[in-house]
Amino acid sequence: MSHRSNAREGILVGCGNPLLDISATVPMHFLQGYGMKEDDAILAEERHMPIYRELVENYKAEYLAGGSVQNSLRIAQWILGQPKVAVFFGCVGKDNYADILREKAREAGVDAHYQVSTDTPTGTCAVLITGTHRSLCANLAAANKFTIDHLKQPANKALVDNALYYYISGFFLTVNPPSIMSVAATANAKQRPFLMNLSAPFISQFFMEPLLKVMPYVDIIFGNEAEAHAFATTQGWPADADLREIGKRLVALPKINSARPRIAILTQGCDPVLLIQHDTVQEFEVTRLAVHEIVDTNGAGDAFVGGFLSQYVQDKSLDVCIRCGNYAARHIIMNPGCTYSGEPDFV
Ligand code: 26A
Repeated sequence: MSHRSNAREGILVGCGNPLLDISATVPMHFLQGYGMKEDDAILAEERHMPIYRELVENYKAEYLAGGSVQNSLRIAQWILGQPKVAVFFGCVGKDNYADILREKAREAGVDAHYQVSTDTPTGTCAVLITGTHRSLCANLAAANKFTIDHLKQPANKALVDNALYYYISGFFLTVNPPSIMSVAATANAKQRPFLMNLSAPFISQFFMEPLLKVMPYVDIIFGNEAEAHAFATTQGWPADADLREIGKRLVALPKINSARPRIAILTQGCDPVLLIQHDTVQEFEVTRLAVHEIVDTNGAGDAFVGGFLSQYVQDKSLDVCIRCGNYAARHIIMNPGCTYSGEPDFV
């Protein structure tokens, strides 16, 4: 790994669900058979459990490191080129899948400190690729066993206290809101940025209560257009509110540290990224990929955040952070899952 930055070790802390992605290209009827849609992201219910075995047995599935926050941190590390800038917490099982995740995190330079559940297997995520779409079905398993005790252990607490930037996905609201609140409170007490992601429409639909509880602590909120619209609908905002209007309303939600106004960054596939601050909206163009250049869009949103974070922790301007987000997303779309190839060439 060539060092491309001199960010300090442990400057960025993330918490999330460490998942192993089981990814395959499938026909539409496979999705329909499980009541799933293109570009869904859902939690597995009992009826989804056969998916994982079917993907392996009938669709030549590939195993890839996944989990939204861990993806973002791996990508940030790839761009930074300097190990252990990012620290990750999450819960895995005691099994071969955990070993794979641990190895992938290490290779990428992420300093992963997993809690280990001895009675539950490592979580997996079925990634169903249909053309340029991807549908996700997560079986959290051990990831769901994460407890706040893990963050309170002295060595881990020191890592949290020592960071200057914090990133947690909305996905983690399904697992452990008290841990999120605790990290958010630490960030706030030390006046350090706390970043969050809307993650998936179902988070706004079913986890709005804990999401609204943490929102006052959120300095930067990320999301894509479907997630932003789901948030707006659940809030009962006007049905004709467009993405710009939703962004303005997101940044205007109550905030504890009013000296640092919230920023919203909303992505919309190959359409421009919106940066919303106060009541101004700036657009950042995305270079459109040709269909034949697209391998799969799994992890594109995570990679965007990873690219963003790699610059943000170096105190670069938002404009540079967003350009790097777009760079990383583009690269990841041209590779399977949230993986990269070669050295980054972001300038
Ligand atoms: C709680 N849920 C549903 C999830 C996820 C998730 N990561 C954390 N929690 N559902 C899917 N993912 C991950 O998202 C990545 C693509 O953005 C997948 O593992 C995949 O790598």
